[in-house]
Amino acid sequence: MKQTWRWFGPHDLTSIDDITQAGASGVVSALHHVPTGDIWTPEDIARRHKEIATRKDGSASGLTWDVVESLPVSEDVKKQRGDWRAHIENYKVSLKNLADSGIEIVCYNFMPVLDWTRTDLRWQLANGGSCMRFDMIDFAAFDIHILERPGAPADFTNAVADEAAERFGRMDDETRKHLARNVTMGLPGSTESLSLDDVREHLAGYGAISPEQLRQHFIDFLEEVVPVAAELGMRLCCHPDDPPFSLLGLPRVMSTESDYRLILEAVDSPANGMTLCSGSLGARADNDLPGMMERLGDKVHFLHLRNTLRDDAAGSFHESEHLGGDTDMVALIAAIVREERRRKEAGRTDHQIPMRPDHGQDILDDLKRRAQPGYPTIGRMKGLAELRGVITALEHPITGLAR
Ligand code: CS2
Ligand code: MN
Repeated sequence: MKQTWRWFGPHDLTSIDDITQAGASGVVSALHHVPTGDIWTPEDIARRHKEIATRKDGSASGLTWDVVESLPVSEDVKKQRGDWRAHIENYKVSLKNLADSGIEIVCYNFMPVLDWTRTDLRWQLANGGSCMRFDMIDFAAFDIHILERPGAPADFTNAVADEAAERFGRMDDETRKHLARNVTMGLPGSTESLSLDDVREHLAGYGAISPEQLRQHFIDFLEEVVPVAAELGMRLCCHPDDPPFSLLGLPRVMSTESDYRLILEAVDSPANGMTLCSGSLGARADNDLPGMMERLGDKVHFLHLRNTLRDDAAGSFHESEHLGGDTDMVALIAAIVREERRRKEAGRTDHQIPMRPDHGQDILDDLKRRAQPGYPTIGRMKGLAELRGVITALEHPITGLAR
């Protein structure tokens, strides 16, 4: 596994120097300033490569930009409206420009409107740290009573809806606003959250799009871009829905193993792959992460290692320590190590899959600075260090995994 670190660019609170000290050897980054649908130019791409390769004092960092996360897919493409054809053509040009700069792996997602969704960005842990949490009752309170989405009550069980109504009644205005801000936080990399009216407008745009239709739009997109990526020697990898179930009545089509199978088989190519995000997929009890790695491993081009703990009967979860959640991280890493070994034996050049600690809890000095939610320096460093311990043990030639 290649140990990488997500970097949001020069304004990121974690510096390139910090990343080298954390012990990562590769960087995951994106040009967040480029509007979705526009072309990533060779100049912009070259600048980011240089920023990653250079320490504060001007010396070489030794780090390389290994993975793009994300080259976002526009809402127009997901809905097949407006400029969608032009956006797909631009996507191909961006892929070409990235390939020319030496990048082979490109992560993206196909979630309508919202990327990851949480109700609490800084949930207090017993040890004084904090983490992100998704509370089903709070989410129902937001959907039914704050957003007042007409179809919302039917999307929750009666027990959840009743508890949500009761909790909403006890919230003061400030709490309601805070909850709305957290839920509508929008895309990572931007600090803006959407207004309630923005959300309503986006939802209206999806009005009649069924999951089947969204899936077809996804396949149409892949049929265009995958051959281009394959020709360029690139590997696209789709990030799962986070959380892995439908929200706000929106269709979601990348939440389970069978969702992935369908998409990977529809456009069968090494360039059509998966980002295995254990934290996103693991929020569902019926997703077996080590098993998914065993069965789909061939198409896993990028790894997000993170853990969640489902913490109530309503379907809530929080982002636990990397080794301490519902996903058996040691079993998952063992499956990854076996996949890498198979690739190596088959002479594949991609036998080192890039992984990154996906998110971390806010601990120690993280609590004094407001990093991008989920992306504190020290919490992620702790996560990476724990994962590195497991990886080192399982990859060890003598005491590691028997063949
Ligand atoms: C990331 C995702 O911060 C996160 O949770 O794992 O937001 C990821 O960057 C995108 O979904 C990939 O397109
Ligand atoms: Mn992830």
